[in-house]
Amino acid sequence: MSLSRRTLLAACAGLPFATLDPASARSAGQDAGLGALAARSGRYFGAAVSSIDFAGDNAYARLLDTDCSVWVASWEMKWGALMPTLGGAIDFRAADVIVAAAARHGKRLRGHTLLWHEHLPAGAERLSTPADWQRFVAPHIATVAGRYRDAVFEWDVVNEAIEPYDGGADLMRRTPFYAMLGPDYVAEAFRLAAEAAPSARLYLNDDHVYYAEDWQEQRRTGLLRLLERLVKAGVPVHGLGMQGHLDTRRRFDEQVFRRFLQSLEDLGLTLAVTELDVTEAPDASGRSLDARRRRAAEEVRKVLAVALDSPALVGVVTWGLSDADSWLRKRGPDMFDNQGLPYDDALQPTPFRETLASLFASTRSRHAS
Ligand code: 9MR
Repeated sequence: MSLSRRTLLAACAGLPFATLDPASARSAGQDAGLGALAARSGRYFGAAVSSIDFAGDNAYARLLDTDCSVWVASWEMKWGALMPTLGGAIDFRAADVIVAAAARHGKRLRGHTLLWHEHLPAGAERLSTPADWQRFVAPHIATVAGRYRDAVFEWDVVNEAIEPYDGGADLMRRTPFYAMLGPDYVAEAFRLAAEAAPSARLYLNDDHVYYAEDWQEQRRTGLLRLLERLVKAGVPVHGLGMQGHLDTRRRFDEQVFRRFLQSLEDLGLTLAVTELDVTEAPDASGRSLDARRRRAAEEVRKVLAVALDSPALVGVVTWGLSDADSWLRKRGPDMFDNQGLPYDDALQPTPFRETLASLFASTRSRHAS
């Protein structure tokens, strides 16, 4: 949890309850909650959470409860969070807090993430041989996926495997995992995850595949090539997690995005929007807060309206619910007041939330013929 949310929660204690009560915030939308609305078309809605969100009863936790059917740990299940130093003890306590809270509140959990080149245990950046994989990486996947085999319904098995700028013909990111096994590390990770968590749906999670710019086209090409290889080889991959860090400065082309979704459908894969939020502050000059929020919502509408047209889309997760807690705010001085999530700093619903609610309410079922 960010300092800003801590401050906010502390402030809540001294304010009249109704000011920040999520139920009253939600009543502005007069709806059953985003999770319930998404369920009407056979989908889920969720948000990233932190273990600290569940420290006692608080307005933010209640909002996570009323609006979400799915939660995902923003940090606690990453390898470096579980094991700060390579080969050291594993500490499951923070992750277990989220698992227990999800069970208490009847939420389904996405698991994020088994392999990511960031947030590694100290020392893991030096792993480079197949023996390293056997000694450290394979047991990590087996242990974590195995421990949460009944708790996690969808795993982001590999996060951010594609990076055309790294220069490889396969467009894959050069990471310690790649150094250990070459491009086959992805298939191996999925096989290990499937063995440890046989009923979980297994996702490749990545970003920057929805805008028209050339660099995103290259990323789409890299991802589709990798997914096609995995599917053809019979690797147990079930879907693409599309992070969905939208940006009002980019160019959206509906046809380009539709084509990409069609390619996923053709491969028999599902799609989850896994980390939705909007960067708008660097492009905000001269606009009122209200206009900025409406612009962020319009960005969400453009992309999600197309995604919701696809039967491949299983659900949408935002990367936090309130701007007070957004990682985007920490990205640089021009981002300090970014308006990119469904609730503002005071936990009041924004046009982003209204847009999600109306899209979910008006979408036909993904199972309709
Ligand atoms: O929002 C997450 C932040 O709290 C963590 O400190 C950070 C490092 O673990 O990861 C952030 O989430 C990232 C996600 O795991 C992968 N896609 C990009 C997200 C924003 O950096």
